[in-house]
Amino acid sequence: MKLELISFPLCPFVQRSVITLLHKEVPFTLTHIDLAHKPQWFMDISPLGKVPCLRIDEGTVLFESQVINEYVDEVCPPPLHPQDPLERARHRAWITLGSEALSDQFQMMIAQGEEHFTAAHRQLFDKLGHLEAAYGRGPFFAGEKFSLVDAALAPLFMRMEILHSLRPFPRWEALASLRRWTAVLMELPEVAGSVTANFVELLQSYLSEKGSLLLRSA
Ligand SMILES: N[C@@H](CCC(=O)N[C@@H](CS)C(=O)NCC(=O)O)C(=O)O
Repeated sequence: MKLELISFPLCPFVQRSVITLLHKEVPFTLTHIDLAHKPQWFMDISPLGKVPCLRIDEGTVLFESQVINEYVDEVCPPPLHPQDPLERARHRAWITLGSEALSDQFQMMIAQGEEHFTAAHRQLFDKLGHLEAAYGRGPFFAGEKFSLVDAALAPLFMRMEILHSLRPFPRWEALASLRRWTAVLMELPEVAGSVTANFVELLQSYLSEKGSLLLRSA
C-alpha cells in the first residue's frame, strides 16, 4: 500500500497522523504544500481545503486527521483504539476535545489584543483542566498502552511546552499530570521525529510573522 500524506510543516493535525504512521512503522511519503498559496491539485483533492489529506495508492483521498488515523489504525494492526465500544467512544471524545483545544491554542498564538488572548487562554485551560481530571495514572492516556489519544494530544502538548518557554503560563505549570504525560510523550521517537529538526525556529518565525503577543512579552 502506497501512502502519501499531504502536509504543512507546522500543522498539528498533520503531526497527529505522522505520529500514528511512525508509531506503526508504516512507510509513507510526505508532500508539503504552502497553505498561503494552495496549489490547484491540492484544492482539487481536498474538499475542505485543509491538511492533512492521505492519498492511498495514488487514488482515494481521505481527509480529517481523526478519520485518517482510524483508517491507518484499522488497516495496520495491532489496533491502538480500544476494542470495547464504550472505551473507544470515550477515546474519540477526548480526541475531539484535543482538536478544540488546538483551535484555542492557535487563537492564543495569533491573538492581536489581550482580550482575544485572554479568551482563548481561558477556553484552552478550561479544556486542559477536564483532560487533567480524565487522565489516569499514566504513563499514557489509557495506562500502559499508547493509543490514538496520545497521538492526537502530543502535538498540542509539544506546542504548550514551546509556548510556555516564551510566555510562562501558571495554569500549565499547575497541571502536574498533563506535564508528566507530556514528558513521557516527548521522549517517544515517533513524537520527537514527527516534526522537522528546526520546528521550534519555524514556529517562532510564524509567531513573529503574526505579531504574536507571546513573543512581545518574551
Ligand atoms: N479538523 C481538521 C483540521 C485540519 C486543519 O485545520 N488544518 C489546517 C492547518 S493546521 C488547515 O489546513 N487550514 C487551512 C488553511 O489554513 O487555509 C483535521 O483534524 O484534520
